[in-house]
Amino acid sequence: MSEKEMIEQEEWTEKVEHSYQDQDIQVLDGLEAVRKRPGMYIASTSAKGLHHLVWEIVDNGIDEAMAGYATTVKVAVDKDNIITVEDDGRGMPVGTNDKTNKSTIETIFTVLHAGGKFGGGAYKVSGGLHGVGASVVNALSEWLEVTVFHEGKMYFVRFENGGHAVEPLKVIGECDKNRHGSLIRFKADPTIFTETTVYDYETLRDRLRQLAFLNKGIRIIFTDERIEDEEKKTHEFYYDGGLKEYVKFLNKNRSVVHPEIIYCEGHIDGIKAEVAMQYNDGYSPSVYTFCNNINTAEGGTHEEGFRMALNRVINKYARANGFLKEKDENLTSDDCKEGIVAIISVKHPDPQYEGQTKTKLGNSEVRKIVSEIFGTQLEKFLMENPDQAKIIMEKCLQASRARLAAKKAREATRRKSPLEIGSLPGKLADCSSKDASICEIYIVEGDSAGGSAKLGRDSHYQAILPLRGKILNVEKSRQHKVFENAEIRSMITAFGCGVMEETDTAKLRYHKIVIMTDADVDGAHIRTLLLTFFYRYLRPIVEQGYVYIAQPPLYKVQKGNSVRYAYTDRQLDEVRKEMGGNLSIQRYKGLGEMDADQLWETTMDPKNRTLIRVNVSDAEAADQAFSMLMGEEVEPRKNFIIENAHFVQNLDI
Ligand code: 1YM
Repeated sequence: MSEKEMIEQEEWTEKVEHSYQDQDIQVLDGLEAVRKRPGMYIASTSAKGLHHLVWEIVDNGIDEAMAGYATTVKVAVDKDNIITVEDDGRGMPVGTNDKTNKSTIETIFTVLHAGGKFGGGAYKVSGGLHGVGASVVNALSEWLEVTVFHEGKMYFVRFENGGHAVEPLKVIGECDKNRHGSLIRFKADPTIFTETTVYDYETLRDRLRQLAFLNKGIRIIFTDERIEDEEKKTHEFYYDGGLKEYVKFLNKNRSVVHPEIIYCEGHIDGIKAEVAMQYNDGYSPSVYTFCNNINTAEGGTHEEGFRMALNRVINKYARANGFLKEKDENLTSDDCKEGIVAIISVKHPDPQYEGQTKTKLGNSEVRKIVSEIFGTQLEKFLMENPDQAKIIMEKCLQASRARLAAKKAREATRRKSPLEIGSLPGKLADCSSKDASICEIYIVEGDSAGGSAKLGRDSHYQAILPLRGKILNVEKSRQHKVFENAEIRSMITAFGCGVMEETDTAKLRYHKIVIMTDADVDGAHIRTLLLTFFYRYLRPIVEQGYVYIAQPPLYKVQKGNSVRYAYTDRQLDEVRKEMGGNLSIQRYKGLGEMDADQLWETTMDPKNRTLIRVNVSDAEAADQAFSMLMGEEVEPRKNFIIENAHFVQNLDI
């Protein structure tokens, strides 16, 4: 028996000694509890939870590869949304567990936490954020099958009916003596995942690619049998360079300012830290942090360690080499991060997660470890590469000069008190209520639509801020330009919640910020510009769900006195069918064509309107999209537009 199995057995013994129940009943109870309250074990029973099932099994394969036993993890989704995950590791243990009198595999899949805690290498990713245990996947599957290839034999067991083994684990045939590994197939239970049991191609592909970036040398092969297009059907992700290639990938749509990606790695006290970084000519930093392959979106001690070292080393180098004079102030941490793309990845045997969404790394020792490993190696890089060091110093100095100019411009946008009317922008038609939870502000394209909106609104809780023309593209502008822009200043002042790191949604004047633009290409462009500004400068209002997009109708359909509105082409077809012949159909080219009553009725009245809430579930994807659509590089934008030409056409019929 392996050591792991022994530990597992001890744990099991402890469990039964404290229980008077029959073992079978206990097993049943465990899985039954998961089925009764899936929400306690997975994030939700929506699409997110469905995908968690895949990650749980994939993580076990990745663990086996990280421990050095497997080279490849294959993931396939077939036409019926059945998932297959296979690795070429040692194969799950095929022995028997003395206490349960069942195979170890059956024990892993039927006892809560039996496998999750003990399987895999030193850095078990399971048990962290989405580590729910193989038994939870089994409990929530209509059926699940395990095949193990081990010493020339194929072992097999199938579970169904709420996770019960149909028969004990048995040998079902022979295989090549050199073949080894585990293969798991399962079908999510549609009575649990009532919303959907359909996997999202991009979610699977992107996360598997990310896992390959985060674990250099591991081959991950993704196949989606639902896709016809041969080129898209299979992806093989293998990155010898790991994080280095991740940074290259993230910077592919940007122009980098120095050629080499800086890469550091090291171990201290059993904790592994890796950092890769490179500056581009943009202004916003993109720093992504991970612990045990989990994205720590709220940052934490690894991020702090990185920031401390970056700041310390750059200032030290800048002073030692005459970039900063004695009288000059130190560069700030933000100065050192402008245009940086960095990935920080730590592997920790006992991670502690904190924060609102439990995505903030809390282990305090990690701060020093990352700072030490990264600091020493960054310093070495700068010494050995004076040309690139010079470029980086100049980039940070420029950021510092721009910051001082921005500070001046930004001071003018501050409202002394959020309710102080005197300082509100002139164009704002404010609402009378001061109860932020019911107040809405409509950001409206153009003065004429602004006029209709002002007339049509319910002035008790709806405020209108008309914007003249296109707002500034913040992706291409330096901060001080952004803060000098009149439209942007109006918004910041009206919202009252501060800006950038001072953004405080507790001070927000309106809990619905509604973007209302025309349903054409220009409208879509203005909407993207606004969203880019919100995302880069007021991110908490986006993350916390205060931003909405209004949906004005595309068509007005009239027959005699009866009027209907259609918001999509499909709806137009439906309305046409319902209303019969002799219709007059008007296509709205812009909001300005609607009078105040129509605008209220179709787009602003809570009784009829459709508001789309903006969410950024994936910061990396949003970041990529914004820098591609709004940034300096023309080629990727052109490609995006060509690839999505049908979408763009639809916008402007
Ligand atoms: C397709 C998913 O689960 N692979 C996998 C899992 C295990 C092992 C190897 C393994 C681990 C150990 C020893 C060990 C697991 N074993 C356990 C437990 N792929 C997949 N590959 N021998 C084999 O950690 O010592 C849980 S997972 F608990 F039995 F050790």
